[in-house]
Amino acid sequence: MGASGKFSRRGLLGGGVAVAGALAHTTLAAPAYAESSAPIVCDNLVIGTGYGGAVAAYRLAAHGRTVRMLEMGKRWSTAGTDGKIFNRMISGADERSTWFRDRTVLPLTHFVGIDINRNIPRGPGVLDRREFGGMGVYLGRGVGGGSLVNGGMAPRPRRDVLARELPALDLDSFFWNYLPRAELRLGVNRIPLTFRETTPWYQFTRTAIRDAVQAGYRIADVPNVYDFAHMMGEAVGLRPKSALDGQVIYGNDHGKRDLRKTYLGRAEATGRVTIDTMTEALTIQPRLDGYLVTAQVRDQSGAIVRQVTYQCRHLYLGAGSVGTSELLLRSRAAGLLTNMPGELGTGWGPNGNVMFARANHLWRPTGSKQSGIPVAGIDNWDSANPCFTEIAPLPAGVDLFVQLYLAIADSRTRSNFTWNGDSLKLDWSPAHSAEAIGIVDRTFQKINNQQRTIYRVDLFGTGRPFSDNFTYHPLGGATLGVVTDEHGRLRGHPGIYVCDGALIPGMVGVNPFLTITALAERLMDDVLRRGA
Ligand code: FAE
Repeated sequence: MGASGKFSRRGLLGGGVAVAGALAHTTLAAPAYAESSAPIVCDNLVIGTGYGGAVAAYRLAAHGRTVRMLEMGKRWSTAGTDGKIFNRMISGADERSTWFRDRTVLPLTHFVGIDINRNIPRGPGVLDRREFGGMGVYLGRGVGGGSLVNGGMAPRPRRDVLARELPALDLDSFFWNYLPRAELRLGVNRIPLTFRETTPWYQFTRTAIRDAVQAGYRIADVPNVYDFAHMMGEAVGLRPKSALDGQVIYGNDHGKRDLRKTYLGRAEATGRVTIDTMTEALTIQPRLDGYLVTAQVRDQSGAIVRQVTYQCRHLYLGAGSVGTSELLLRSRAAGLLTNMPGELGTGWGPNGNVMFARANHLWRPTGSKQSGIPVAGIDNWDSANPCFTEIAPLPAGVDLFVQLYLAIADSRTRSNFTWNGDSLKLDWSPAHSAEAIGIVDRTFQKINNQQRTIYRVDLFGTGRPFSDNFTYHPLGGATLGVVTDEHGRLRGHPGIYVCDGALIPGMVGVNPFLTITALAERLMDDVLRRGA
């Protein structure tokens, strides 16, 4: 870095093109740090260690290829002084919880007027929230990406939704081959119904099911990657507790089969995969025999300590909908990646996410014990108000009589990522969420009318029954068959593959990681078949 505090062209690009304007936001609080030396040369470079990246790395390594992975978060393998790797959701959040912030950013912000977020030391915490004006996007940070923080729900998408949103897909092979393979390799399993129906840990689910059934709605048992044999062991004190210890959204110490235990574990076990952590890719630039990727390395305080460049033949983009869109748009704005499809950044959506809660009567308890892992949904898709709604836990340790839900509404509203001078922009305002909220409100008002209940209006600020400003499921930006070919190859740039949630145009109708995994498996079959 030059004395002026700006990136030097030589340090950033190893002798390439000027990108200072496009990268201005990445200067952060950068102190002096070493400029990059010669690029690190690799055959296959994978950016991001979430679902798409993990599948690409595993499939390549299993075929004897060496793989380098870049991950902007840390490796989560060491317990803190409390003996835990991760925090609980409600109590005891510290620097492990939130990505470089002084205060937590919980999706539920208040309870009866009290702000429930808390001050924390800054650190490379596992949960990030990227703010884009009217939309906050929750993301997992670390080796394992979203698998570290998510609820593990792995339902299959509907054929009609996939046919509408991803017309490039051959649905028969997707349903007969790729979804089952993804389920197997992710370790998807189902909660035994006798356990769900009897354990105090799922009282919140039983109460919600009863109300929904009385309103005439269909219940879907939702598969999950949490090991339910482990959970049943937790319930009787035979296995160390995670889901039954309030662990959800800030990571899970034991029973969840996140990607560290599945794809990434298997990939690293080949000995052919190297993961560079705390390393954020910034730009991509074509070279004669592949691509040059610039990156910056942070220390645990967030300071940028080094620039690195990588020279690769094949580049797999698995940084997620936000990360992959950002990389491509920034590289285009910097003039590094030209000849990009005009649709880059378009077709973004929050998967119709709406979080909300109902206030239960005292005779309808949700339970003081609540598992952190959701296992059931209310399926109202085949109706005038199509939505699929996960029955969500609120593991506070006391019965709050709050019935929490995360709905996925069939909203057709989409938006676009753009590059605006120095940063990624997303045009999303509360008006964009109105369609999804209307669908959810009409669905659940029926339950409220029948049960004589009301929405909680205190959880997202004052007088707000519905969240209209965040999502757990960002999707789109480099959509399949539009920005990429029908498998995920970036149009106009041979050797670059998109393998993550950026492929899905804003909506998949259910929780998305199973579909993302299956799409990445499908891409890698094609890549390996063609001998790339
Ligand atoms: P993702 O898993 O986000 O991985 C991207 C990775 O790339 C991350 O590790 C990033 O740190 C890293 N990265 C980003 N930019 C860069 C860069 N420039 N350089 C280097 N590294 C970078 O992407 N989905 C479900 O299906 N079921 C659920 O129950 C569920 N619950 C959720 C709960 C929460 C609280 C959250 C936040 C999400 C949940 N999701 C759930 C969404 C799911 O985790 C998400 O769709 C997938 O993780 C997306 O997978 P990708 O491979 O696209």
